[in-house]
Amino acid sequence: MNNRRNFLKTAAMASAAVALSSFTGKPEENEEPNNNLSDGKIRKPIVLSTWNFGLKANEAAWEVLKKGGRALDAVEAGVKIPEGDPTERSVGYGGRPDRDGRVTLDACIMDEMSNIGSVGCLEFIKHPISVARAVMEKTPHVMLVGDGALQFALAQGFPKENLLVPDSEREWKEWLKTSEYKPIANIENHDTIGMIALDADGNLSGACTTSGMAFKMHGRLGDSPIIGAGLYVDNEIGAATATGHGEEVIRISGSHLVVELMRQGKSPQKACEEAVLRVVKLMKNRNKDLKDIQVGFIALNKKGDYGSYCVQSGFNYAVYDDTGNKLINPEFYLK
Ligand code: SD4
Repeated sequence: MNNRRNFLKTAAMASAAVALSSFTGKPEENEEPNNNLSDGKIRKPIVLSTWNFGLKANEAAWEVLKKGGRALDAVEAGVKIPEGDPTERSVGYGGRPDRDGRVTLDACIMDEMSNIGSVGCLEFIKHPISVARAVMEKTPHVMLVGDGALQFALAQGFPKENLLVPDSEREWKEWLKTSEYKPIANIENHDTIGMIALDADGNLSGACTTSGMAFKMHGRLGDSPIIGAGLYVDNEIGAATATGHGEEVIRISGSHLVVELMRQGKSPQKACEEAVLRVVKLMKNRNKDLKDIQVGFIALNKKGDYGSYCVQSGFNYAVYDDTGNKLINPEFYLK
């Protein structure tokens, strides 16, 4: 208890330090990483997921984790919650369509043994994450896209369903009037659930699933089905997942970069910050306006330390550990 109180106090002081230092718009090199256990203990089980729908998703994951279940089962169960919810308009059933009015879903999954599975541009299947898991467990491949992914899903017994809900259809028809593709940073036409977990056995897994950018070109893949971009897990080191403008995440192989930075000794917090700074640098090099994009990373290491950073305000993530489930607004670059 004492340790926890100390941790909370240190975390509060650390966030105050971050808040102060962030007036420079850049994280300070030597600031204390928050969300780390200082006493060498391992915080497990624990699950993290992106955006506020992560709170509900974490509940489902926690049901698995608290019984000593596998992180892989936890992350699949967790992300299936927003996938199956028609009011969540950026993931799975209810997701916004592409510019042709077709709901095309991207998802990937990775376990503690570096098994991977992914689907891209998958239509008519409510739970792409489970198809990604089936690709991982039942095929010699790691990625299936488009019609091939659909045929595989149907052969596996996944039901074919209409995923376009009336609200999304209405928005698409409205959008057709201008047909202007302009993703809005943070909300409105994109969000993704990325979830990473450390189970009671100390093993890591992750899952990532999305309907991608609304009104995208048909066939467009974002970062979310790409192992190393939208998600990466290394059971010796840690796990990371991404949300936001997939094109920018792919450009830096974002989640893999975050994990490699942790391998070099960075805390999850520092690793996320450095990856976001890389996005910022490449945007600036290309004379692109940072205000137009959001990229957020969340990361977790083998000790259960975690962190997050993003380009601009508005991103949040949910963390569930033995102290409960909470939503956190991470620090961000653009002030
Ligand atoms: C994509 N990264 O398709 C996803 C979308 C997203 O918050 O995460 N939006 O590019």
